[in-house]
Amino acid sequence: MTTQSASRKSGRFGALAGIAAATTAIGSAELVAVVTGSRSAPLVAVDGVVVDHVPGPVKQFAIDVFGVHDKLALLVGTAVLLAAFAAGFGALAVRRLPVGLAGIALFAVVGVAAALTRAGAGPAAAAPSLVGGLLGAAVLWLLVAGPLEPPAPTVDRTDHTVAGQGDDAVDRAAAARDGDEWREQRRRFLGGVAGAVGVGTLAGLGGRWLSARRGVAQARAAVRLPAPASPAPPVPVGADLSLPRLAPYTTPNAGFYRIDTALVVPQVDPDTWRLRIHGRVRRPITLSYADLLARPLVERDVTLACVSNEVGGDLIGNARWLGVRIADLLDEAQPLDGADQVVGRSSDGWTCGTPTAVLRDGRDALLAVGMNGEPLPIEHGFPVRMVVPGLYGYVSACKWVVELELTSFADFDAYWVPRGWSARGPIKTQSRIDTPRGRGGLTAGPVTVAGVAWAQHRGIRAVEVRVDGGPWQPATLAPTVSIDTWVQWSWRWPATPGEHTLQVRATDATGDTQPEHRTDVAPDGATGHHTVRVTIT
Ligand SMILES: Nc1nc2c(c(=O)[nH]1)N[C@H]1C(S)=C(S)[C@@H](COP(=O)(O)O)O[C@H]1N2
Ligand SMILES: [Mo]
Repeated sequence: MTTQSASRKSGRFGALAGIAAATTAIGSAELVAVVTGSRSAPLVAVDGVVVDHVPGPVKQFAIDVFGVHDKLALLVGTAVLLAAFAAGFGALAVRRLPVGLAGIALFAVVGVAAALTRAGAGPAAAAPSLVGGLLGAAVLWLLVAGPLEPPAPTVDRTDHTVAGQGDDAVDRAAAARDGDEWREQRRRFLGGVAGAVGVGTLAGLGGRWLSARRGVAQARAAVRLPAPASPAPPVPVGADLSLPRLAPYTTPNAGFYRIDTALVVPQVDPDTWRLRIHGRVRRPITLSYADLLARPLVERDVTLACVSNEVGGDLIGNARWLGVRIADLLDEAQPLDGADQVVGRSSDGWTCGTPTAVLRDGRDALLAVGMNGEPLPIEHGFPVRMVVPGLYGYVSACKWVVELELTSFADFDAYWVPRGWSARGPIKTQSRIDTPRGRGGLTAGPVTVAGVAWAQHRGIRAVEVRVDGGPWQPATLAPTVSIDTWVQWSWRWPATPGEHTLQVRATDATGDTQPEHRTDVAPDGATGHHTVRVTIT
């Protein structure tokens, strides 16, 4: 065994020790974070900082590639990166333990700094990274303390001019003893690695599980929502064409798109929840969840849309919301002159900025507590969120909302504005072809082309379809509840064999027709006609 290969071998053992130490650190930190809040766990805290600081295009890329799993992808990616670093530091630690310990200390410091700078973090947020760092260091130290190389041969044979029988036997016995000892040490080392990885993983998974159990699912299940003082108008017969592949008029909660910056879903206890309406108001107000439920509740169907929705995309959904009219609360708080922006602030520090005038112009802007007949799902903002017809979510739909702060657009930029998105976000008129899509199973003859169109709070006046760039043909609009929801449309197409291009465009109730010109989703929403290619046989 040469020195070089021995050190390569010990380097590999060191890498294993590093990974074992990192697993212990991350896992034990998750367990501590059960007490201090899951957002203080180092992986979540550090990735939270990453999410807040990645450039807009990267965020869009992540949404495009990973969709609603973008956050899971980030966490897994970080874990893999961390494992690589840990392996490197472990390999160094075999030579010089302080270097390895310094590596762990570095990660602990980064974790502490990230956790302490998250919105609403107290000093206890430092605990998970500190405990994790200490335990990780201990594991690394214990693992690399023992010899990590097989012993050098006891006798160097090449020096023997005469190799006697007896000497040989002694050598072999010594070598065998050394080998046994080494095998035993190696067994203990690998056992230690497996133990640390196993215990660390269990602690991590257990921590996540306990955090979820400590969450607000039970509190949510206990909520009894009062009946609305102003029920939603019934959905007219025929609003839902009930065609296969066509998005249903009402999006079920389980299928409702989810977009937010939260790596772990905020768990906001309705019993301790308070909403502060403050800033530039004459009369600041604080409301509890019970206060909110005691007020007259309004129920409305409103279609929510994400500014990041590509033409033809599905970051849009329609639900029946139950809540309190924000306008009434603002009337009581009495905004001061010049307070032209209402900043909704979430329990995790995220903000959106909504024009005060929009909230007070008579539309059904709600502080919502219910969604499709249930308390808000936790990932959709339980216990309370904002819903404002006609504005993209990023400027209006604050989930887990705890503050409405009256300020001005000149004085405050909400979360997405410094990240390159427009301060104002009225929803652009859009339309989508849901069926047919793709190439299979279509034969010549009448084919129903159908989809949805939306121009929230303006309403849709007309939808048109064209085939292969030909003349625009009027589609039939299904009835709808109000101008605040999408509308389904359909068109009978006398399809002929071959490849065809279908396009759709909508005209809103003010008479504006969707422009053909394609623009990116940034900074204020995509434009262009949804186009699908189909094959008819
Ligand atoms: N607290 C919080 N609220 C938020 C966001 C967020 O990142 N954090 N994202 C907004 C965006 S961009 C959209 S499109 C809507 C999406 O609401 P949904 O997840 O219930 O569909 O929530 C909005 N509310
Ligand atoms: Mo969004």
